[in-house]
Amino acid sequence: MFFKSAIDAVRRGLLRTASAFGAGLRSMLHGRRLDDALIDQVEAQLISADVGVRAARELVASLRAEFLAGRCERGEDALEHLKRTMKQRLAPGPGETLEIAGSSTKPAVVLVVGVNGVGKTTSVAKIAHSIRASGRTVLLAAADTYRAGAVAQLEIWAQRLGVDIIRGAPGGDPAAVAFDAAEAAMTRGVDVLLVDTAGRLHNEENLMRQLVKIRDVIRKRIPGAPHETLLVLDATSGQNAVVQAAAFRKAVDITGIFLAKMDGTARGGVAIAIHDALGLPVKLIGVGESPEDVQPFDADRFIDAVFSVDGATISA
Ligand SMILES: Nc1nc2c(ncn2[C@@H]2O[C@H](COP(=O)(O)OP(=O)(O)OP(=O)(O)O)[C@@H](O)[C@H]2O)c(=O)[nH]1
Ligand SMILES: [Mg+2]
Repeated sequence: MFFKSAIDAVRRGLLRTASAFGAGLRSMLHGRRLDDALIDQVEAQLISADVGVRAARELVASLRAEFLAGRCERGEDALEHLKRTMKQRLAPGPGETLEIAGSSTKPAVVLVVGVNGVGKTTSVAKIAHSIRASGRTVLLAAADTYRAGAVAQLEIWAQRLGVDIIRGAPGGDPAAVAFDAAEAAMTRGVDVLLVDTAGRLHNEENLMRQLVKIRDVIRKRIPGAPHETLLVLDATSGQNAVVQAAAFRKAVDITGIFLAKMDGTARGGVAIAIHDALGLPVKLIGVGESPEDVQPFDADRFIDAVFSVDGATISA
């Protein structure tokens, strides 16, 4: 396996998410008999957990249909129905799994993009760590030449993780760095090239064009690359994450979402909203600030973890 996956780690990382989402629904439904008013409350709870209005409506419509058909009478039945339906919605379709996970392509190139401060550089470090742990070689490209300190930040990670890094001059052309890195990845024969980019607002057209340029120079040197273009989203940013995803997808073909900061005050439902609104799969989740704090996204495990923690555990 490419990424170490331990349900305990997911549970620990998602604790606070569960408090606002799964556990909220649990305490609302536990020991209750279902009725119309309670179903309405479920809808409001789903919306406040960032699931998105449309997905919340659809989830509740199917719950109501079960209720009216007499198949769902107790709160516990409703919880099970919601969990099952959410898992179905989140299950990855064909081609929606992490490309680099089992890829024999060499070098596999991963381009990491997103708005400022969402967790791109940390996520690059996490992916690098996982690849190293699986015994493969990694090269990092510091294509954030804008922010003072950005290159140094990635260099520190490279040193800590024991991986090589390609960087350009401060204020230089990030596409040139990306090209040099693609060149180096080819000649050095590394398994995976990870390209960190500068944060950019999704409505800054020049910067979005620059991203296209970075993508194109990589592709020019390595046909078929980038094999993954991961959009990093801050899970605590709620519905704004959906807006960002829509804009980035327009500029570069996003292949998946890295949902960072799922350990914070994230309500977690945004994973459902993004999948629902854009059909983009969440492929990885970040659950802390260390390189180990990454999990492959697995719909079943995610929903189980979100619903598995009870209120008592959370407040402990
Ligand atoms: N709790 C938590 N913090 C995270 C996670 N991922 C990143 N962070 C923190 O978020 C902050 C920003 O992370 P960066 O990786 O520098 O974000 P960035 O997107 O590269 O930022 P820019 O390059 O400035 O756009 C840092 O303090 C990270 O430690 C996560 O999964 N959980
Ligand atoms: Mg960064």
